[in-house]
Amino acid sequence: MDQSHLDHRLTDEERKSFDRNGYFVVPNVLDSETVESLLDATDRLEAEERPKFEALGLKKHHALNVLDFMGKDDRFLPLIDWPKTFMKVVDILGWHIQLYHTHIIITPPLPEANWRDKRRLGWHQDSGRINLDIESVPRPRISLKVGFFLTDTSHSDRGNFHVLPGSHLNNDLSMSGDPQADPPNASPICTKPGDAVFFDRRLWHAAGRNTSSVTRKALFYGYSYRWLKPRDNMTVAHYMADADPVRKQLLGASPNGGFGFTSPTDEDVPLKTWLEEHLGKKAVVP
Ligand SMILES: O=C(O)CCC(=O)C(=O)O
Repeated sequence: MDQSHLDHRLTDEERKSFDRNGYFVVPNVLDSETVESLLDATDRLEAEERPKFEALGLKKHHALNVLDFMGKDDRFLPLIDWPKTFMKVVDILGWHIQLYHTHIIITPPLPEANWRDKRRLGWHQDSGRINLDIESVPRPRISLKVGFFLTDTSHSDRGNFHVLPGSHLNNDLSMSGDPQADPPNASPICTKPGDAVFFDRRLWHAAGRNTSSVTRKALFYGYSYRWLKPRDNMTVAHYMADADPVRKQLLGASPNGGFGFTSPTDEDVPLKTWLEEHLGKKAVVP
């Protein structure tokens, strides 16, 4: 991390939108050269992974969802603490965070013959059992995702990420009796290549249908408090040796072992020290 991160703090407008709607969009966080390089990494990954999933029944027009893609190409690593996005995550969750999950979704166009099988989108909150095991209303925030969009989804028929604005404080969704109908306030998020969407894990969201001719490619980085178990294998040990202290924290290091995940010392959380040095101790929540 360096000084440039501090030029991209969470704005008041973004905080309001995150608290009220459960998400916000930041345009142009990736320059076109970076988008090109990530698209190349994405294509390489798809060429490797799609055949494995197709052997298990995935069809050519089905979306490919690969968990734990972070360690599979070095070009994915810098997004973990990307200057234009990372401090916004810190300003929402604080310093006691880690990367707990990554997944990439590649959504090819749906053949016209399949357009007729319209079904309700797969509305969900993130994190699986967390939503059932913890009894609170509303559910606790615990984590958020940053979705980096590499292709143009500025039209709403491109497999867009969909949200129900403001639904993050609702534990349940009421649906109409029509099994094809989405909730009336279902909103496709329209993005350009290089835009990022920040969303609260509790926001009810869904992948859209791609009835365009453009394959949609998006990278999702999940950040959580350090005491949460990773949601995928986090195959990132090979990045540790060259990582700076903050990156090591994000990748899951805990010099004080298990105890350091719930009662960290400064050694376990170099991000806290970095913030104290750059913002002053008083500005950093203990
Ligand atoms: O593909 C999408 O837009 C949906 C992503 C999603 O559901 C998720 O990240 O949990």
